[in-house]
Amino acid sequence: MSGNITFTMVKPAAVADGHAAAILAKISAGGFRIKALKMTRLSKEQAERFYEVHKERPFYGSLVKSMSSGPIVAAILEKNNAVESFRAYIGATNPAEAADDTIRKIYGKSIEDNAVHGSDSDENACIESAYFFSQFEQF
Ligand code: 3AN
Repeated sequence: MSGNITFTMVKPAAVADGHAAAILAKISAGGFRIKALKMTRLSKEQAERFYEVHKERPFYGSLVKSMSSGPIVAAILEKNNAVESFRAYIGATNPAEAADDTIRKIYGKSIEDNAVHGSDSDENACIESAYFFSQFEQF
């Protein structure tokens, strides 16, 4: 059975470009309920840990640098089949290949600065949510 939560971040470049509020509005319009929300900034070490599965990939260093370059907006979202549904809603990793009207198509600048993160499994949604939010910060 698929779970009903996913974790997202508005990435530093999209926050710096002033798109955080519009992206949150678009997320709400897609039927995702915001269960937890905060603006924060990842240290280099925190970004390294978050993207540890990619540490052998050639873009890891650059991704960590970009993800720790400025504030992010983190959120836990609730909807039926949240992980799959949100990944469809944000679009392909590469904004150039993302479907029309998806968040990455509208706000993504490059395959690295692709506006938002979305968990890739129910297990990771739980791990990532707990990385950013305590139980007292989830509603
Ligand atoms: P997704 O975020 O769509 O699940 P992943 O898990 O393959 O994609 O990649 C995690 C993050 O790594 C992406 N959101 C993107 O920021 C970055 N990334 C993925 N592929 C590349 C690439 N070829 N070059 C640069 N950055 C990449």
